[in-house]
Amino acid sequence: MSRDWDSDPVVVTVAPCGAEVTREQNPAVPYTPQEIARDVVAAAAKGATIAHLHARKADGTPTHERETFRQIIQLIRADTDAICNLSTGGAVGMTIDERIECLDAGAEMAGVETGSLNFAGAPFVTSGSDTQRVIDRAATLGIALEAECFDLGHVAEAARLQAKAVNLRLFNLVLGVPGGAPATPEALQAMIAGLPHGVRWSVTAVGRHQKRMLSLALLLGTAGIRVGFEDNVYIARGRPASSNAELVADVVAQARSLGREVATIGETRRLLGLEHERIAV
Ligand code: KMH
Ligand code: ZN
Repeated sequence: MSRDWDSDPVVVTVAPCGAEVTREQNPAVPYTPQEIARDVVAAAAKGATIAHLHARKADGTPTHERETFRQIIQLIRADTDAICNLSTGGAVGMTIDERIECLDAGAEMAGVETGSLNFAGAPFVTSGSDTQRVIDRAATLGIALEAECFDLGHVAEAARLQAKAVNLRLFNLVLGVPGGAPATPEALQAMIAGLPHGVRWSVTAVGRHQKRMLSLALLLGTAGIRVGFEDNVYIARGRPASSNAELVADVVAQARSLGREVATIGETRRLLGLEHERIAV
């Protein structure tokens, strides 16, 4: 049976805090496990089904401590069945040991970087052996992986890994990080062209180009889109967002206005093959 290119609902990920964005940029950025979990639960109520998680200390300093992630996951799971997807990118300057510590915190999904870049001017290095360490640890723990592709070469490396039977459930194409692929239609098309046949891909676009790049991705049939303070602190030009939930509600309306339905948690698990990944904390 044939199927329309966009017949699947689109998966919405919320990235509530990232590692670098601060309350100076938007006072609503969550820091503590309670604040992060509260924002994820509120975002899930508006349609987000995956949470791309980083962690902070109370003063906002990025941390990748296992226990902090464990607390965030437990608090989220008390109120929603949304999928916890942990960053192994961490913050600029973290070692790979620090970055992968969170894999033992009990999440069912994690990101994996497949290359390096100057992340807004700072070296953000993931060597081939770093990538392999994440893949091996995730395989041992039964964690599903999303490739975080900040540039065309990262797509090529993720495709090479997929061909070697590494099961990447989602290829997240990240646009607009200074030093990475620009937020342009040409860059997005080049990255899509580099994907292995038939895989699911999603788009993250940071800053002021986010809305139109997500619109383009939706029209091109993306499987997923991401919003949240990690990527953009504004709901519209010059207007700071009041919460992650507001950003999610806005992008859900955007998707629907372009004829795309939004996936439920159950649909997201089915689309990404995550029915069996839930790991007890
Ligand atoms: N904070 C960035 C240096 C990821 O989470 O996978 C890395 C990052 C990517 O945010
Ligand atoms: Zn991140």
